[in-house]
Amino acid sequence: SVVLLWRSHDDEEAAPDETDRDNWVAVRLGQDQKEYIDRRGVHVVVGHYMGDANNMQNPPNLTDELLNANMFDPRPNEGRNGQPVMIPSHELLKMQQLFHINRFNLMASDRIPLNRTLPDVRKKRCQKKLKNLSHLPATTVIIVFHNEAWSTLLRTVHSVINRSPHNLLQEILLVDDASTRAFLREPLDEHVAKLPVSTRVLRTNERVGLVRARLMGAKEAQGQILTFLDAHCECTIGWLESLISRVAEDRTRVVCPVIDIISDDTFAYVRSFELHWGAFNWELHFRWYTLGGGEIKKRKEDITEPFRTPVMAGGLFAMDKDYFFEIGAYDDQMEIWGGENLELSFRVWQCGGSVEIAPCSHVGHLFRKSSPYTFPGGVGEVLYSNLARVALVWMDDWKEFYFKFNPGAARLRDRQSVRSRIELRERLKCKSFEWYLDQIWPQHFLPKEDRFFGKIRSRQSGGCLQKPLGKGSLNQPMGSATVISCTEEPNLLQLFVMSPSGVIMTDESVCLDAPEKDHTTLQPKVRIMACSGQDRQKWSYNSNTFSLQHVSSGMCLSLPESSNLEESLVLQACTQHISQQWRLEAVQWK
Ligand code: LR7
Ligand code: MN
Repeated sequence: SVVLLWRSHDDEEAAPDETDRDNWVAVRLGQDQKEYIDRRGVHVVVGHYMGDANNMQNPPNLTDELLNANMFDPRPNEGRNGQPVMIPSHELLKMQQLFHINRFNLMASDRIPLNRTLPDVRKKRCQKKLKNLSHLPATTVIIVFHNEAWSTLLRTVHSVINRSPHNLLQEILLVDDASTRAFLREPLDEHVAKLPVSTRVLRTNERVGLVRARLMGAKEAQGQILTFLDAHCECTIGWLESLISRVAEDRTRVVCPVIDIISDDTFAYVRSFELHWGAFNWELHFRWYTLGGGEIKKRKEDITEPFRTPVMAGGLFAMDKDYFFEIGAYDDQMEIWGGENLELSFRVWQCGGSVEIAPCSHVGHLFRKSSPYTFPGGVGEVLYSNLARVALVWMDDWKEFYFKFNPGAARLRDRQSVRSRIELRERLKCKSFEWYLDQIWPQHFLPKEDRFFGKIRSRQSGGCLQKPLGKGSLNQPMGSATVISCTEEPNLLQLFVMSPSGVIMTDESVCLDAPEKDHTTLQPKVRIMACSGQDRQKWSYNSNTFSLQHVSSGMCLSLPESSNLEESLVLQACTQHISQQWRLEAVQWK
């Protein structure tokens, strides 16, 4: 029998839908194990799962001695070619304890050499694409870190050196954001002094967060191109050429690699799907979404062509240095972590540039399920302040939507002084957020003037359509469409958008969905699933008869015959019966 195991942020989450492979951001198919990364970047394992590094049954005893010791102890073949690391059973207890220092399997990382090999995961035609590199500009690679492990930090550096053409690699700048580990002082300086590529360590005077640390690096950089990486990445062959050649062609491009996964348990290198782009949800959290069908068709000719993305993940990208400063660098009032990727993406798009993903550039990133370091001021305060700044400066009317449905951020709204950023926006004559939504992310699920936004209430039961709590494999909500008693706002679960084209959608890009035409069941079930743009997700509302008609089948949305609230809504032949009557109740959002 097959064992299904899954791990995610919280235990309530449903097991992934194994059959829904199209929605996996990444898979690794082992003998009897599958792994993928969901929309939030949570690594999920399905199948026989050997490791259990993050086992809370062994409470960590993290002494200063342990934290400051460098336990890097490489074995020549461990992790070779991106293979997973095996930990001998007598070390498992220690492994579990060490896990808590960085929230990844430090023991596994410390057994892998700094120059381990990785597979060439690119599509074949990528190799042909890059011929003449001699005239390309060189880059400064900037890596900021706070209390990173020795092995992950230096494997990032060595992977850059080993797999970048040296004429394109001017220098590497490491920016230490006030780390407290002893091995990140002199030992680090001594190690980098011996590297074959100019590498320096800059240090901040106090903890400044990743934005101000990156700014410090950018100001020191000598290269014409800036390339940012997180401090726990591994670059694969061809990664840099594919980024730099795009920036060299057009200096207003911000170019990101495809982000592969380094497993936080085994340190296996897991290839990602290429056809995902980044955007956000109603809470302004970064999410991956599948590229629209039209977009995929357009790319049939050459699937290795870079494609535009509404938002970048944040940590891995290359851009022209002068353009970086011309367009306003970063918002230096952003603290510690979070929101800067949205800010930079909105700004670049709205002010005339573009953000794209280059499928021929693959870089692995170590994904972990929680953050190992402190957030001075508190996680919530830090993140909400940063996001409030994004909304206030860039989102026009939609900032009201964000604040209305995110009270945590609304509380911090008046504390933000964003004048200089608004002035920047005016000086650069940037376009509106509406333009951004229409042109750059037309598939978005935010309310708009031309769309219905609010509740969908049954005239028979008085209940409201509710988004399911179950999760699909990408961690997007998925399940039966049901009606339960209506609640007061802001209950995001009962809010829907209906577009002029008849798509009924809600947060995280899920849509009301029913089978095209189903001859086998008389009453096909209605579900809420990832939006696909297909006709089976189109509906038409008649305000005279109150009916919601499913366009492709011609049938009508109905309450189930049973009064069981968990029973899903169905399609029935349209009769205008009260069980098929719905009221669209608009909710104010600005
Ligand atoms: O106070 C700090 N000072 C720092 O120097 C906090 C963090 N950092 C460093 C840290 O050591 C690391 O190198 O900043 C880098 C990013 O921090 P992580 O690795 O803890 O963040 P993450 O990988 O969870 O977060 C993603 O979102 C962040 C939001 O601020 C940044 O944009 C990260 O760069 C970004 N990472 C990626 O985009 C990698 C792919 C993730 C996906 C999808
Ligand atoms: Mn990271």
